[in-house]
Amino acid sequence: QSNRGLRVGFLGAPFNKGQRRAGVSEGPQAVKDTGIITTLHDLGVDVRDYGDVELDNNNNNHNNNHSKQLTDDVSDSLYLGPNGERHFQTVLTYNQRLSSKVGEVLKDGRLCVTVGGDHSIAIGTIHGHAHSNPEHQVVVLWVDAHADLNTGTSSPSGNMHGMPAAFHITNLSSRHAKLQDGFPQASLATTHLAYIGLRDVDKGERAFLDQLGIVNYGMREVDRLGVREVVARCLDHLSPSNTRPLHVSFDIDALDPLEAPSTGTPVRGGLTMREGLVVVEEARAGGHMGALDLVEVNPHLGTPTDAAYTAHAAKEIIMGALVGGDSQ
Ligand code: 5AB
Ligand code: MN
Ligand code: MN
Ligand code: MN
Repeated sequence: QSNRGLRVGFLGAPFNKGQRRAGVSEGPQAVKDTGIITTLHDLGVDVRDYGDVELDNNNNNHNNNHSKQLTDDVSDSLYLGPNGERHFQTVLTYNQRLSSKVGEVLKDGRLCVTVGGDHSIAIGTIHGHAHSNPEHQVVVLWVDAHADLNTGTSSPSGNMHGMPAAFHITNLSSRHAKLQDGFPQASLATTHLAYIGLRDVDKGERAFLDQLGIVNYGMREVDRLGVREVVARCLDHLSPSNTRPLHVSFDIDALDPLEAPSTGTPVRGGLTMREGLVVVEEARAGGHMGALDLVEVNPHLGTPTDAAYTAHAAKEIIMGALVGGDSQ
């Protein structure tokens, strides 16, 4: 399969206010430092770097200081949402910007790859994808050790990187506070989201999954059925006639910590690199992937070797999603 004709847009989302560990805002740079854009280009992919989405327009001065600016920004002062969501206003305002940026990339006819940043950025990426495709139902494959399905009320931590999926489910969104203009608007029925890799799910999240009947394959199912069968079932469930645009939201902590140690919420017993690659390669093979998130790479955690290893794992997953095995 030739990569000619494949058009990709790269977005950096150096955002860290969805959780409490510094360093995850350096994720986009760490992944870029693997040379991924050049690698894709050399494989014949038409790839364009759209740069980083900043929190504030005024901070758009490309002096490679963006993460500090985010951390030191005055809007950074802890602002709890109505249900205890940490940095509620900052997280949603950032994601509103990110959503329209994703919309721009898609409008240019490119598959949108967004590199985080913490997973709260999936509030904006999925919103941007779904709302730029109103005539088609966007569906979401969520690859993660966690379900990220908490509401402010159910969350044990108040960290919004544990909530993004819930914002998009129409049946849950009424439980979420919004920005004054209504952002974000939910776009997914419960049948439009499926999970692979779960192994650390909160009580409230488990209740939502069960009550709403959201399809979810944890590591036990991966062991029992094999990852190929699991991803096939997910894709068939999400898009039975394989026509819907697919959004893949890949949290690097879906992989086992041996494969991706530098991440904020590691959970042992995860996907091997091969299993992670099978997930994205099969998702790609369906031919309708419109957007991919790769989140939660935190190069400040672990040794420099760990950080580089994790960034390369992220590169491999992105490459697998875009060009399959062709890069080897
Ligand atoms: B990640 C936890 N469920 O809500 C919570 O890494 C962890 O984006 C969330 O998947 C992990 O705080 C969020 C305990
Ligand atoms: Mn996770
Ligand atoms: Mn996550
Ligand atoms: Mn995490």
